[in-house]
Amino acid sequence: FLTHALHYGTAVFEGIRAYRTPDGTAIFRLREHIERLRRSTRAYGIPWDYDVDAIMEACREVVRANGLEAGYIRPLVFYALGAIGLNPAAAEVRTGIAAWEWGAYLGDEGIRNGIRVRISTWRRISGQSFIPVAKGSGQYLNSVLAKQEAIATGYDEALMLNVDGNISEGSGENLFLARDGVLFTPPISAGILDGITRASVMDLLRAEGVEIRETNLTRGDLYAADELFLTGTAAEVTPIREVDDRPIGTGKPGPLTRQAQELYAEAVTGKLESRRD
Ligand code: PPE
Repeated sequence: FLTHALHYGTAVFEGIRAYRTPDGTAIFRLREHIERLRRSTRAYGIPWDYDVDAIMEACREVVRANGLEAGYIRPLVFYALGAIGLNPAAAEVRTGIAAWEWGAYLGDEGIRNGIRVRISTWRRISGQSFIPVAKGSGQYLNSVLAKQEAIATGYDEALMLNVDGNISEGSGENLFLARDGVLFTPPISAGILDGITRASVMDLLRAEGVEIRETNLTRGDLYAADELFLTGTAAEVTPIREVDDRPIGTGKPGPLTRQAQELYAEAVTGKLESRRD
């Protein structure tokens, strides 16, 4: 009960997916996730001396030990016992990894036909108070508030503006917007998490010749968009069909959203020869 992280959110975590591929189970971009975990520990000054390769191997072992062919992996580095009060220095740093089967994060219907989102009344945490590019557990109370409000008011997910009033991201996903065949996504400076799915989708689509611009977006840009979709390890590529009760584009997932979904699905399941790595 006196685990420091339980009282003050003093932990950092990752969310990673393993997929069934023609060669067996494979973990998507495991190294990038564990490197981000290490950056998160550094960002919050958590002493952590594991090397990336050892944690990668531990993740594989947890997937194997649970007999999972596909699933979600959750490493967590947390301050445990030894200190109470705001200085965690005397608390032991512990690392745990869990894995389980986890289907469509925003529902099967959502991933097929799109979800309904609202603009949150809560603003996304800023770099002046937290470290948005780190996955700090305590930061997620901000996402929880936005998510609870969205669900309580009849939506599937929340999008948050940042303190400057620009669009940042969803409670646990990055956002893309399509307009006239070009994709736009908020820059890291908008206070978003530097998503690994976001980077993967950008890479996959750019290789197909799609133009993608990282630029600040406003609420009005969303309403006027041809297409909107979310990306995340848990959410994968999820179309958005409505924002604040307004249908987006035709109200059905558009061509760039479908292309992103298909390419991502093929890449993570080892079916894209050019992305075997
Ligand atoms: N923004 C936030 C705030 C976020 O939590 C995530 C991941 C992303 C963007 C997308 O990042 P990436 O997974 O690297 O593409 N959210 C994780 C946690 C979800 C949860 O409910 O827990 C995830 O998708 O695993």
